[in-house]
Amino acid sequence: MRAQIPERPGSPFPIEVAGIVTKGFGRGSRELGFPTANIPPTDIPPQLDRVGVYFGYAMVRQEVFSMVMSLGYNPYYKNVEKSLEIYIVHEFKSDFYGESMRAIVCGWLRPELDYTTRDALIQDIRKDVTIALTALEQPAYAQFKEHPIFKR
Ligand code: ADP
Ligand code: RBF
Ligand code: MG
Repeated sequence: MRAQIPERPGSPFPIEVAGIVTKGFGRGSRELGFPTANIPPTDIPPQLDRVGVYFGYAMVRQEVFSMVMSLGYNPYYKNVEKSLEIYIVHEFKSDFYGESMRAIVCGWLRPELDYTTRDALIQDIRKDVTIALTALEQPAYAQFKEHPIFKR
């Protein structure tokens, strides 16, 4: 069972994230069909002290898109280092490694889980995207698409 998304963001949200998109293990697009733009672990803001799956908005190449974010150790892959990775709900024509990305994290979706199959993980990511897009339609969340960090 998943927790309900609150009608409006509560503490500690919204949280700003910014960094240069760096290389990970390359599994996101190859194995899961969900490419994730990673930023260096040193750029993880201290307010994001809870590992798990979040949603919000991210900007690359001056455009703002809805996103889902995974923060933690990816228990299915047993990573040793903490990672912050963002799947942007948009079809890009090319990769954007080395480019800057900014994001506003608006809310929490669920804890990181381990899975018995890769398909089960993929199904859950699909569900994350659906729930995130629905939440981001609510005016209390949609307003963050216009957040000042996207205008700088
Ligand atoms: P890595 O492990 O290097 O992060 P991924 O398979 O997760 O590899 O692919 C991530 C890269 O794919 C991103 O850094 C970005 O350049 C590119 N990319 C293309 N489309 C997207 C998208 N919709 N969301 C996030 N990254 C994307
Ligand atoms: N990995 C996990 O091991 N467990 C998870 O619950 C999990 N949830 C994710 C949710 C989203 C929205 C995304 C984009 C990724 C998630 N991942 C999870 C991370 C996935 O394992 C990772 O993106 C790939 O290993 C590529 O780095
Ligand atoms: Mg990635």
